[in-house]
Amino acid sequence: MSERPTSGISRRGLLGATAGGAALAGALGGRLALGTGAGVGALALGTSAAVAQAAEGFEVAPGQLDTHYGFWSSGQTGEMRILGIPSMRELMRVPVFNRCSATGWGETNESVRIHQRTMSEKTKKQLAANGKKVHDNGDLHHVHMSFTDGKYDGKYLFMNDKANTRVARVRADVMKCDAILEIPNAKAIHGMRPQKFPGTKYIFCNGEDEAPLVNDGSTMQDVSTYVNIFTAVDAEAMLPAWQVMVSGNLDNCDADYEGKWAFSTSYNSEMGMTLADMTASEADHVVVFNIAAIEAAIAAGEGEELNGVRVLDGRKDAKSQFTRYIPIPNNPHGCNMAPDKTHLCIGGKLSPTVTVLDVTKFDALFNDNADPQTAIVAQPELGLGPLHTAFDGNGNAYTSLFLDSQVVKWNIADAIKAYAGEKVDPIKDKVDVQYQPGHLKTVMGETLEAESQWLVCLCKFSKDRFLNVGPLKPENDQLIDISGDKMVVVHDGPNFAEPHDAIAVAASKLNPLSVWKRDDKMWAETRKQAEADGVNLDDWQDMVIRDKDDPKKVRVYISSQAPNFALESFTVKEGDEVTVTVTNLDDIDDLTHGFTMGNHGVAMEIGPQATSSVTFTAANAGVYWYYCQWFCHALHMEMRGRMFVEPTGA
Ligand code: K7E
Ligand code: CUA
Ligand code: CA
Repeated sequence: MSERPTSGISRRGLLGATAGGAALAGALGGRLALGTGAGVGALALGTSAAVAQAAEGFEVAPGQLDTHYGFWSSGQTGEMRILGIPSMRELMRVPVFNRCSATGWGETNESVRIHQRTMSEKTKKQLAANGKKVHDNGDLHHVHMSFTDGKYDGKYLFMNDKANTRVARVRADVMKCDAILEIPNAKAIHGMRPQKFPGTKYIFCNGEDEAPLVNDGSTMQDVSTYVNIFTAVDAEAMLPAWQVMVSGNLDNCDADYEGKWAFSTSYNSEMGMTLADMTASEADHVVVFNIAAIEAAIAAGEGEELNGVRVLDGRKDAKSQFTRYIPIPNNPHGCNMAPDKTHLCIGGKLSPTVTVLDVTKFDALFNDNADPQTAIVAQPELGLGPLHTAFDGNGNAYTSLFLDSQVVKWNIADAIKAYAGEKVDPIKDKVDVQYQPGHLKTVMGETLEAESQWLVCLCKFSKDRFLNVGPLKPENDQLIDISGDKMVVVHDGPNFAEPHDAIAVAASKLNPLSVWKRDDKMWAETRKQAEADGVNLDDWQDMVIRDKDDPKKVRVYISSQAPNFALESFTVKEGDEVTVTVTNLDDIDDLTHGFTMGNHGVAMEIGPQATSSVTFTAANAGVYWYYCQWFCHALHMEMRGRMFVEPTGA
């Protein structure tokens, strides 16, 4: 086993190894500015010379652009974040499951429609009972991009909400959420992955929590009636395609590079309801889903239709061709397909091992009922608490060790040789991270275009790494240079709760718009209403329209062009339901307007050439100012107007 590099001395050894550090930065092209002497000096305070040198490669000077986009989940914050790699600068926050004060997400009519599109009657009732229109929280663990032929295609980003059993999609052309799906029958969507090949037809979604399939209170204590559900979502329609009932629960998942399989880890094969019961067995399992067999059964009308989705029985006792169960020690967690197209790595969590499965052996499990163990080709012992694994383009794997607070670099081919009895140590290096890492990601590492430069390690704790900000500490996303034989931590990235997972995508894969297209579907419904009101949203508009059929409803159309709103005032009555539709007619990069209605809890963003609308009740008579809250002009403060709310009966 290689030396555990804990001291400055072993890190200094790396000076030689990364003598290429500068060459490396050079190879990244002129876009990455080499750190200036002053910059590196500042960064190197209290760190080793090796770190300072490796840091030269990650320093991105003001005005310089990153080479990669990082898409971060945010856990219980409920948003998606965009960071630059290697600078680790936070570039944007994209609200998805959360209510966003800055953009009005979760409040604007456009976002509420997206939230409610697939919302069940049960959920609507639950929300209404609590005075809400939408769930304004979520627990977003996993973000993944859509694929074509095993490579990122730059089209969509998909993400899960464990808290409210949902999946969402973000359009990569505008970096806004355009679809939220509430998944029926399942509970607590956790692991979530797009199909990689031939393209992302499905999003695979794991239901983590066990519950009765018809969860209406008719059975509750009888655990034998509980099931877990695996869902394939149609990625284009953002609707459920099919579901499979499984034995045990489902944690993380992934898909292969041939479009044949999906696989999920389960930590509760015991179907235990207590911690002791969930950890009782020495081994749990990975479920392998046979996509072709499932699709054939769905086409043949097999299974049972429940809440609009066809549900197949893939539990062990059903002995179907839909699933196979491969025993894995112990309470496994991470589920990561290597870009060599062959090897699937399962993090043992309570076992110090990662189990390597050869997916080319899965056919035999289904066709010949081969012993599931025959698919296991390696089981290297790596350290304590192995969770997730990432891959470079050179056949190496990087596994986070939660309990050891380390990242271990190991070679897949050597692990296979060792499992076959050869005397070879698969472990190549270990590096300390601070502290307790969960996910980790290499750049492009979950695609056929895996790179071998950077690894981001998402640590759950930061403790003493930053100035003390009170009992609640940030997380710590650390950037690790993996280009040499030794891994080097080059950057600490404090981050707010809780980036479980991230992906890193080459900047060349994406080219988002700077100005909206006027006919974007985001406000298609709003446009329809405007047309019905005789309003052309593409022209300067200052209309106040009272609904003929429902005189309590008032629709206000306000165009905006810096630094003016088309209306300096409008009048409504107490108790009116007011819908304000604002169009930003500025056609200029980065010229966003806003609309905030004072004392009404209403604020929204309107990007260049965008339309946004919001509906609220004017409950109390009086004068209320509205204003533009996104800085747009030297006279931005003056971009405001009044709403007169007349007393009832006036
Ligand atoms: Cu946090 Cu991917 Cu939800 Cu592991 S999961 S850490
Ligand atoms: Cu418009 Cu500020
Ligand atoms: Ca277990």
